[in-house]
Amino acid sequence: MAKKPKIGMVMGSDSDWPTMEETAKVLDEFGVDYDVDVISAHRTPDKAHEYAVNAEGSGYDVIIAGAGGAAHLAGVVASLTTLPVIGVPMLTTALGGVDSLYSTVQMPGGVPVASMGIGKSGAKNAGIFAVQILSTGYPALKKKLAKYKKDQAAAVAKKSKNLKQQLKKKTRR
Ligand code: RP5
Repeated sequence: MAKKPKIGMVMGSDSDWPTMEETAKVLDEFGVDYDVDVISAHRTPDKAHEYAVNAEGSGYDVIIAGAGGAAHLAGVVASLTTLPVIGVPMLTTALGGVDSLYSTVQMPGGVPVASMGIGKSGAKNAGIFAVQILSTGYPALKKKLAKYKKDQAAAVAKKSKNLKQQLKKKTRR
């Protein structure tokens, strides 16, 4: 039987979970397996190294790494594995997440990290992007992605209709 795809989800602190939960929700929706770990590039550097060099052996196809501030986790993991690494920059109180974004996205040539946007929408997109990477080898996920887009467009059309109706009522008053 073919191996089931699996995502390695790692974050710098448990304080990142309320954001990274958005990734988990997407993966749950698509029925993709994942593990969650809290590992800090700075507070537990040896663990970060161990996680990255063993990522393939752990059965992961894609790594999603969320971190905030001096957000080096995704980059450190990417430096030690050939698996694709998606970075999620946390929204920070001190600098609004720009610190996390720059730390995640400004990788030196040769060591790519696919950085998403700051915060919850970035975390959600990390889940979708990971599924898109997996879908090249798993046709069932491709089908689910097509349905996801269709449902999303239908939801927007519904919102547009509702808003138009609300505005119509308002002008009648
Ligand atoms: C980063 O430091 C973590 O990814 C987190 O976003 C940030 C703050 O961590 P805590 O002080 O909340 O544990 O490494």
